[in-house]
Parts: sequence; C-alpha cells; structure tokens
Amino acid sequence: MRIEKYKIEEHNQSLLKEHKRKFEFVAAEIKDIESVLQKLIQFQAAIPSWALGTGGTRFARFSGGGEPKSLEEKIEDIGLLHALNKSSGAISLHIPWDIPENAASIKTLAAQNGLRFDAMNSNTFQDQPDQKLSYKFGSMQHVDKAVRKQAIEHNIEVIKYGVELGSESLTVWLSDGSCFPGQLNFRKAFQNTLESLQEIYTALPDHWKIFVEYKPYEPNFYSMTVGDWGQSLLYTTKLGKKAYTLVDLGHHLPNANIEQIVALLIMEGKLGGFHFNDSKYSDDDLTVGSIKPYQLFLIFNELVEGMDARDMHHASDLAWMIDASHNIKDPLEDLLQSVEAIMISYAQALLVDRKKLVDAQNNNDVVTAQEILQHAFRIDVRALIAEARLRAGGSLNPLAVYRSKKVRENLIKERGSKTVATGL
Ligand code: LRH
Ligand code: MN
Repeated sequence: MRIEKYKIEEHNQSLLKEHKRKFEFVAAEIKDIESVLQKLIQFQAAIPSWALGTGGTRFARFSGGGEPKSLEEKIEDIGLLHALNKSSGAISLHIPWDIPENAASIKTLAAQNGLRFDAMNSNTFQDQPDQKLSYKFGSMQHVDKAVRKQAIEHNIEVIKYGVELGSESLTVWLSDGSCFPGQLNFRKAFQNTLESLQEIYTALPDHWKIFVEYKPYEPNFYSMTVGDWGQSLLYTTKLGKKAYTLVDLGHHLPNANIEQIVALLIMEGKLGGFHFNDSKYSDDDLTVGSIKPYQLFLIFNELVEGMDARDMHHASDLAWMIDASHNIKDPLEDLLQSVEAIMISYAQALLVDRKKLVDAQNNNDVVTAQEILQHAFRIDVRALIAEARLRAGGSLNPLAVYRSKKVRENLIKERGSKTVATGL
C-alpha cells in the first residue's frame, strides 16, 4: 500500500497552524536552530526486515494480519514508514530470512522507496532445513572445525548478498555459549570464535565494516561466547580496524550503565552502531523509549559529546538500527513510535548546553550539571522533529495519517489476515 504525497500534504495543512505555533515556541530557545534541523533531517534509522510481522514468545504469537509475505512487500512497508517520517531511509536484512532472490530488482525497488541497505545480518543460531551440520552446540566456537567452517562460509555468502545490494557492513550476533558449568572451555571457545571471525574479516570488501554484537544470555543460560562489551571489544581489537562493537540496548544485565559503555567505545573508536529497543527485565525488544526514555537520552547525550569530540558525522559514521519484536502492537505503528523516540532523544541531546556542562563538571558543580542535562531532557522537542519531517516532505503526525488512512485495514484486504512474515 502506498500513501500518495498529496494526501500527506493535505493532512499537514490541517495541522499547520497549530504546528507553527508550537515550533516557534520551542525554536525561540534554540540559537543554532537551522543546524539542529539539518542534523535531524539527515538522521536515518534502519528498519529491521525481521520485525515487520507480529513477534511472539515461546508461549504464543497473536498475528495481526496483513503481514508482508515477501521481501518486496517488506520494502513497500518500510517505504510507507519512510514516506510518513522521512527518517526510516534504510533497511537491515537478515539472511536467510530475507534472501534477495533477484538483487538488482530488490535494489531498484528499495531505491524507488528512498531506501538503502544498512548492515546485513547472518544467522548461525538456527539450523536451516538443507543444513549439513547442526549449530546445537554453537557455530564459530564449535569444537568441530567443520561446523566452524560452515558458519564462516554462511557469513561470506551473506557478504556477497550485501555487496549486490550496496550494503557496506555485516552484523554478527552469535548465540554461541553454554548452559551448564563444565560444558565449555571458555578459552578454546574464544579462540575458535576469533579464528572464525578472522576468516570472515579477511573476506570483507575494502570499505566494509563488521559489527560484533554481544549478549549476556539467551538462548544459552550459563555463558555466551560474546557475552558483554568487554569481550566484544577484545574480539574487535584483535580483528582489526574494520571491526566494531554493536550495542543492542536489550543485551545488558539489569542496571548496566549503557551510556558509560557507549562513551568508552566511542573514545576507543570501536563503536560501530546500535540495535535500538527498550526493556524492563531482559531482552524484551520493546518499543524504543517506551520504558526508559531518560536512559535513551543519556545514551544520545554521550553519543553527541563523543562523536563531536572525534569530529564524527552523526548521520553516517555509526549504524543506527532498530531491533524490536512486536508481540501486541501493529508492527508499523510500533516502528513509527520507535523512530520518533530515537529522534526525540537525539534532538534533546543536541540541545544540551555543552559549554555550561563542561564548566559545571570542571567545578564539580554536581547540581548544575544535573540541571543542565535534565533541562534538555525536559524540552518538548516534538514540534522540532515535526518541522524536520515537514521540510523533508514527510508528515507532521505520521501515526495520525497511518490511522486515518486505515493502512492496516487496507493491508489485510490486500494480503489477507493469515500471511506470516519471516523473522522472529
Ligand atoms: C539477538 C538479536 C540479534 C538478531 C536477533 C534477531 O537477540 O538481538 O541482533 O540477530 O536479535
Ligand atoms: Mn540485536
């Protein structure tokens, strides 16, 4: 389903007067408003190809209907999101869930929807029907060299698909680990995994990056062979300058200080990007900013400070990707909310008075430092982001247009209520 541009403009007209009032109010406080707006317009979050259908848990999955049954339909759905918020201009594919059978036509369809391909994702955490050797006891850590070789070859195949589509990075998340003490020799598992990643690293095209994603548990529940940021940094440092650590917000033990991890990874030049989501207990993959919006702001605060300290280009020097699972919400509405939450935290971080904050820190003026941060966190930047969307040709209120145009109802009419999208 497509939403014609004139319908978005029509909807904007009905909201314009109220928007301008709110925008002028928030803009009055911001000295470099044009550069802030430019940064917001350039910023694009990549949508995961595996999160366009209804997610589930081991207990149940309640399909919402109208789900995309092909990669083409997934690209159309992301194209619709991007037409509404002009901030979803990239898609991250997961192989083999979304193999581009005809890469050229897929690339053309994506371009017609204003989409580029962000990081490719390999999958050695499931056994495919035609697979020779099982990953039950791991893939790159496996005691059997033949299993490790199979995993390496799969990742090299994923890189090939990415090259055809114009992607320039590979995300490797390994479910490898152990469920019981004694099951695994941690040192050998690390060495096997490093050697396997080194073979994949060698196969990377020149300008490509490899992202090593860490996770403390699930599906293994005693150890994970890439269990935390320190282990991922060990791998990426030993691999070389094309290797970076990927931070999935849901992959931390309770109360971990993720913003400090982000600050140090940027300092080391080893932060590759993010899988944005939110969680209350574990890897819940909930809507970004729905549970801990202040933590998301604090993470973007470290990102802006750290990236500016290294003269990094905000929009293109890191991989901004969403990784969520939609168990009860309409997947497209959930993704619209997630992109909005990311833009809000980024905008607020751009409004932190850096000079005053540094002065407060240098004077150990803890109270003022907190006041400066929380002042920015309490600025209602929604009209700022709406103005950025308006200038980029998007909608002032994407969710309202999505609902008023009865997108889900139309998708169910088009695709039926039983279609199931590949993915988690
Ligand atoms: C693992 C993970 C990883 C993906 C998968 C879909 O929990 O975050 O990034 O490959 O989810
Ligand atoms: Mn992830």
